[in-house]
Amino acid sequence: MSGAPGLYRLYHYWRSSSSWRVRFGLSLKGLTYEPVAISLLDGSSESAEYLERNPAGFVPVLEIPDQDHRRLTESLAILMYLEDRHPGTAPFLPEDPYLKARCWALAETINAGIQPIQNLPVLHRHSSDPEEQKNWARHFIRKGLEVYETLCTPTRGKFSIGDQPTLADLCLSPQLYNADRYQVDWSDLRNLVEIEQACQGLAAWGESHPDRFKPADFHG
Ligand SMILES: N[C@@H](CCC(=O)N[C@@H](CS)C(=O)NCC(=O)O)C(=O)O
Repeated sequence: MSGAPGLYRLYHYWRSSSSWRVRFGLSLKGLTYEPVAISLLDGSSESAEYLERNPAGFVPVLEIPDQDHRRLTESLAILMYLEDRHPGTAPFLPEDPYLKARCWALAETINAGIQPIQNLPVLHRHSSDPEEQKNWARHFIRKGLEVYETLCTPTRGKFSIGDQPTLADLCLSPQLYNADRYQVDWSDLRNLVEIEQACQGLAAWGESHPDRFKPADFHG
């Protein structure tokens, strides 16, 4: 559960999909953490202090207070660290080598194939016109979700790989939230619709959802 203080400190932004992956994973494993909000809108993530935490100026960053305040960047690396340090409870990867590789392929379909291309700095570099930014994001989100839909067909059960949530689902649900933000219609992608329903049934999904972390003064 989130709350302060915890075993971990998570620098995050409430509606960053990469941040939500980690919040989701922490909740799934029942790990305590202190969430520290970093705004992506007011320059906080570009401050010298923050760049020391992550030279990319990205969220999330995981800090590990009981280990000399060591830090980790990159959401999937963070999730693998949590998996290695807290094995057994809600494993993020299937044991079977083939399914494990399929799980990674699904996670990377989002982590490498969608998220970076629709990240804010890329949208701003692409165009200064908000409508054009949205069109760009919509195109790549929809295309990537179609790939995921097909790719998960042979492995899916309730979740993307079988009947337990894995790394793939930790990436999928936040990306679908982003798809909704950009008004991407994915209602015809039946695998995704059903997997998302299963994700929404998890307590960890609600505990880690962006709405729980939305700043009270946020309007827009
Ligand atoms: N591959 C990185 C991506 C991190 C990333 O791009 N985070 C976004 C939010 S989802 C960010 O911080 N963007 C900076 C910005 O919008 O200025 C990860 O998985 O942690």
